[in-house]
Amino acid sequence: MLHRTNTLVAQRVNGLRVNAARLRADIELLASIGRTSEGALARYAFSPAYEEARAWLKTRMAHAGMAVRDDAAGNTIGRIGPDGGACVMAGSHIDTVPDGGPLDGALGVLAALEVARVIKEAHIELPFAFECVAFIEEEGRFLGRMGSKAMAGVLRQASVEDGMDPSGYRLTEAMRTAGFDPSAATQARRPADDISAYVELHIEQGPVLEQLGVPIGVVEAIVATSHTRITFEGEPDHAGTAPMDLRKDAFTGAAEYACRARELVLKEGTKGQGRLTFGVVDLKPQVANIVPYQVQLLQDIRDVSDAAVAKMVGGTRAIAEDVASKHRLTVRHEHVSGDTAAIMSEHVRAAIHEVAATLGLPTHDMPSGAAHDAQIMARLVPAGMIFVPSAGGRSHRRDERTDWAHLEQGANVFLHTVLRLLADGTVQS
Ligand code: HGY
Ligand code: MN
Ligand code: MN
Repeated sequence: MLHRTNTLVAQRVNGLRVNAARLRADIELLASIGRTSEGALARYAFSPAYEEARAWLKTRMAHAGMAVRDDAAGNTIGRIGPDGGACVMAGSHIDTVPDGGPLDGALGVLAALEVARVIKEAHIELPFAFECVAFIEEEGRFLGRMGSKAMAGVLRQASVEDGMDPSGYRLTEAMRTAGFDPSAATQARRPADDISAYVELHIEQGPVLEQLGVPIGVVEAIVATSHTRITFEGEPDHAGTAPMDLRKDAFTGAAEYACRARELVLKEGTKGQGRLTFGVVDLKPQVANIVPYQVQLLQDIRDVSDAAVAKMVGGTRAIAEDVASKHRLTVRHEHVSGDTAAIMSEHVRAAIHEVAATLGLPTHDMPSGAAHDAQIMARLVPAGMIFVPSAGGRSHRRDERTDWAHLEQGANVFLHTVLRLLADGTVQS
């Protein structure tokens, strides 16, 4: 690991704080980029709205005195400090889900930009560099966490070639239209000793911190995810004349499957933390008086344990087979994508705890039920995450919100965690 003399301690950094008004202005400005005519956020990776946001972010990074570039995968990176050598990296994503909220991802990128400004304004002599990253395609329009996978060296070129959004629009087409060469995406890979530690500030996107009345979450682990496309096939029939006991109704099978699979996940998830979601359901022929002959489910299963996810995927598959035979259907399973669970770095977690204590802020250690770029970066370097409360636990919806006081507290813990990691230089796992 990297060993650096501890020069930052000599600097008077304890009194530093983020400029909350400036951070808020950035958050509000970015939230205005990529709105549909109905006011929904639709800033999808490589879309014109995303590229408008990227251009704005690069201008803000340059204005902050950062060296700015896009890597071969489409990640946008700003750097301060020595040109060569290792860095402490911080960031998140600025792509959104459809009709998403203004903070998911954006907070982490803009807070990292604010950290760079504070360091520059304080004329802190960095022992080694600080990088702020907006990872591309975290949300999975085509391929979840594509940018961090490319940087961590775990992006498969085949995934880029096969990537397609729900409308059938190809990732390769979207990349070329935005000026990126899809065949070069994996060249974004960084060697592990380029980055001494990675830390991400993110909204919790759940109700825990708000219910506990605690302003800072320290992430212990990030869930494993598994996406499967399940297709039930029966036969079309007349809705009025086909006897109920003779139908091969794909919807009846899918509906029974969904309820029984949910019971299994509630039972088998680790400490009740298993999650099952059918976010995409496609039914044919979508005609009121024809018995559905095909139902396709996109199934999302999550748990902090890889083994538990594997067990639940296997258990739900058995249920699907049972339901298919009971309703005289066929069933097909297609693994679409999946990410393994990630344990956050003890060293980074300790830094977050120490900083929060210094700032007099209570913390709560917790898992993340949401997937994040940090879980991919954890495969390459020591990684950590700081959560701030989500109002009502709401996220992935237009009314996603966090109190500005909580955002400022989280950003200051983030600032001093980065400074601590820069000062330490030596980062264990
Ligand atoms: O799916 C997730 O948890 C993340 O928001 N992409
Ligand atoms: Mn996110
Ligand atoms: Mn998200």
